[in-house]
Parts: sequence; structure tokens; C-alpha cells
Amino acid sequence: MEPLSEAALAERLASLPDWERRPDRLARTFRFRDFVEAFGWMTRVALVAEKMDHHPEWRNVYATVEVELTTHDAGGITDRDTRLAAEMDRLGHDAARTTSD
Ligand code: H2B
Repeated sequence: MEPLSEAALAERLASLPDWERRPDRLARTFRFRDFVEAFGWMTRVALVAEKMDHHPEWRNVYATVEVELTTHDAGGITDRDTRLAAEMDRLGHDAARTTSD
């Protein structure tokens, strides 16, 4: 698996405005109403991630989830990272009071 080219990545990022691009990863902080909303979202994301065989690096503190997406096998950002980011956004919109940084 190869990292996305800069041009392809720029194109994908246009539809992921809440994500921060770092050299080898995408990052976003999700904030929910409370722990149950946060962990419920994480559970839904986990099922999608497992199905995609692509797994997030994330940290949950009460109602906040800090997410980083990178493809270890490729050493950078791939199609899988942008697809998982889009899924996280989509599932986040269904949750109560999600906000981004
Ligand atoms: N997740 C992420 N984020 N990066 C990977 O390189 C990766 C993964 N590799 N999930 C997968 C699993 C790999 O270990 C299995 C064997 O397909």
C-alpha cells in the first residue's frame, strides 16, 4: 500500500475540513455531550474500522476523543485513512452535539 500523492491528498482533504493534516497522519478532536455519547461513537467506529481492517490511534477522556489516522504499513496517509476519516465524520454527525476543534 502506498501513501496518497500530495495532489490526491489535497483533493480528499477538501471534503474533510475538520481534519488537521500532519506530515504522516490526519488528526481531529471530537467532543461529545458526555462519556456515553463519546464511547457509543467509538463503538460504532470500531465496528467499521474492523470491517475495513484499518484501525485508529485514539485517546478518550470523558467526552473528548482525540483521533490520529495513519497507515503504519505505508508510513503515511493512504486512501484508507481518508475513508475512515469520512466514516468518523458521518457517524459523528449522528451523535448529539459533536463539535470539532
Ligand atoms: N491499521 C492502520 N491504521 N494501519 C495499518 O497499517 C494497519 C491497520 N494494518 N490495521 C493492518 C491492520 C494490518 O496489520 C493487517 C494485518 O491487515
